[in-house]
Amino acid sequence: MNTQLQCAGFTLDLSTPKVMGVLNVTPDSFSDGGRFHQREQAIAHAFALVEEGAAVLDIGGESTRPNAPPVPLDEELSRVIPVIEALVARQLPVPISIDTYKPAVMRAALYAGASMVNDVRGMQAPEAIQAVADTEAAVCIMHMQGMPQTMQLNPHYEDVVLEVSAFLTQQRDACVALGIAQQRILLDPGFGFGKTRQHNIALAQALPQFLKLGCPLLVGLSRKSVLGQMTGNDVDARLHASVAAAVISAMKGAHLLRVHDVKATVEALKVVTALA
Ligand code: YH5
Repeated sequence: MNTQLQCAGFTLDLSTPKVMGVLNVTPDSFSDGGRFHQREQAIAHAFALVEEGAAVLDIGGESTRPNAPPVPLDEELSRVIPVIEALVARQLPVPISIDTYKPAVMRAALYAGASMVNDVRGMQAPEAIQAVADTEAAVCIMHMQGMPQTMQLNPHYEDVVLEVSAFLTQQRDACVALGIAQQRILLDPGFGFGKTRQHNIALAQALPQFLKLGCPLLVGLSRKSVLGQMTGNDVDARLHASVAAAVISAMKGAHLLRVHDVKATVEALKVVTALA
């Protein structure tokens, strides 16, 4: 497989597993003190994550946690665009990924200098595909069943691995058809997005099968509820479980691990790379 991911002006070497650091720019993710203060905190956090070894940063202005309220377009734009502009102006040395499902946010973020789109709705909006196709940016296609507000109420599949695979294949093909080269595409089974504990486990065990789709894989298990179910720990005490999940995912073939705890995960993956 091609393990060089083309992300606009960057090439991400995924021949060894790398970390995508999560940078939330939702108001609840920072102590208050006004919007300017929050922006400065986000910028400082971004450079700290790069220091810790993040190979790419994922910037999101709308929480996609279960039950999170939707954010209006204008609000999402005003949260993320100034932060992207500031990081590009200060020459952040890694690609910026924009975590959004709104084509208007994709376009504005790519114009501001983002190099990747991370779409939890898997590029189902035709304008989403066109927004990326009009640039050289990369895209992560993630699977979700249902919508964030209700997806965890009653997830159901006949065969979760088959259905997730079929969706990712279909969306990958739709992206390629509109001119996004395969070398710009990441696939993600979408852990926790309309999945029960059993579904998540089945998908984790099937990661080697997802590799057969021919694109690098992104995995996001960091701090998720499934780790809480396994350990009994609240979201603020899931570091060790999250590192374990990143390690096992990398050993099953994941190329990019989306994590909140960058330093711990980067260290663990260095050991995986050396010993696996
Ligand atoms: C992902 O897997 N996840 S946002 C609930 C939590 C903790 C964390 C209950 N965006 C993914 O991180 N993008 C998110 O505790 C993502 N893959 C991709 N590509 C959800 C999240 C979280 C949710």
